[in-house]
Amino acid sequence: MKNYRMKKSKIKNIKAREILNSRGEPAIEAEIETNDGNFFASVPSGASKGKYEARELRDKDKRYQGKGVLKAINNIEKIIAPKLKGKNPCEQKKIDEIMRELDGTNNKSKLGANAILAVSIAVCRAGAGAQNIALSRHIAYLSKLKQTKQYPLPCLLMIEGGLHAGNNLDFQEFMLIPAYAKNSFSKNLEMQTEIYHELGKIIEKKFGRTAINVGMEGGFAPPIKSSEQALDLIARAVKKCGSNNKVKIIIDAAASEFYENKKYKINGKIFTNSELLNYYKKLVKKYPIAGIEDPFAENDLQGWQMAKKLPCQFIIGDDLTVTNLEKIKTAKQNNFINAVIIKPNQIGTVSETIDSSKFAADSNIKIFVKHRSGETNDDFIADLAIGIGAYGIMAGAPCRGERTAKYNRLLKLIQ
Ligand code: 2PG
Ligand code: MG
Repeated sequence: MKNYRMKKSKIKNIKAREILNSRGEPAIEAEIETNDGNFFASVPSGASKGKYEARELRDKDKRYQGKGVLKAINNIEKIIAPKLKGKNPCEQKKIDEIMRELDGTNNKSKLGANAILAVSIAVCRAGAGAQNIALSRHIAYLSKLKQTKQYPLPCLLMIEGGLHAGNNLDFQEFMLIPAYAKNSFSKNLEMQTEIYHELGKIIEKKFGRTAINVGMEGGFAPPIKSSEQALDLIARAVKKCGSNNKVKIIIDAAASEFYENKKYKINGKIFTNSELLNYYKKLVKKYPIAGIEDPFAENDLQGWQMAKKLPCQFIIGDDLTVTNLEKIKTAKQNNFINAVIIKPNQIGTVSETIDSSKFAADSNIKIFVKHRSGETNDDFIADLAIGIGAYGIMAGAPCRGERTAKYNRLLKLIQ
């Protein structure tokens, strides 16, 4: 990027506080004071976490049923802050390395990935503030990725199940993706939002008013059990809106959550990995499914070996790859995936998130930047998606403020 010179700026002070996330669990907000002002960041939390994700630090006492973050806050103020004071927030990589060294573990379990990431993102905002440019542009500079003209495709969530909803649907998410990239971001957002509202009407008519309550990420959570039911409901809504051929579906199976004793349990039935593959094949044949995220459990590498036989466009790693460069490299070498989920809190720093994204981009792996089920109103992932030139963004349904915050930020950035 031309005309980008690193400006002089200094971190004067770092504070942190306990706030609540969208599940009413404690989360961390970090605040960094530099000579350019005060910069904030808060971090989300997952429910169906990958086994190899960076670890959040949670207090083990009775407060908030062991979910408090006072220790992590203390780590920010007493351990991280003294080492970062005086540093230039434009030097993202250097600062993230200092925090990684202070932590010293390979999964950030000592200081807590929640503590480290909150500071890392606030530093990133302070860096953008020092340069007096948009955060997305600052991230683009840090990533040095070639900028595409294409904005991330919105992949809105329609129906939820798994750990995210109080129904008996085993697959976790049913999302939409624009079938072709030509429409603008706002047009695609509008089209999918209309389908979402239509879906609500269809669900209400079929199951009654109590069925239109939503899950953790704002998607509908009707009392259904099978994926076919979910896909049929979505197909009806798409048809009613005249959007056939304009959208396709991405399923996040989150298969680690229904994998036990080397078998998969779906809708009361037990599947081996090859039976599950055949089930997916049947679904892909019948419905316009563009991709499947985590079709197999993170430890079922034999299953992942078969994933390439899936006749859909995107085979997406999430729990398998956890935004971890080494894991993404291995998945690529084994030809398990051609698309990847990028979530900063799976790895714990902005620099490592960028390194993983760079590898994916250079290896022709499509990037989907994604939120977590326990979100805050922080809209960092919207800037990230633009900064790294992501192919898509998954920030939940067009419902619940912590979800729409991300789409709304994108609307602002794209204008
Ligand atoms: C996922 C995520 C986000 P969670 O599996 O993709 O939907 O779920 O944040 O609960 O880990
Ligand atoms: Mg997932």
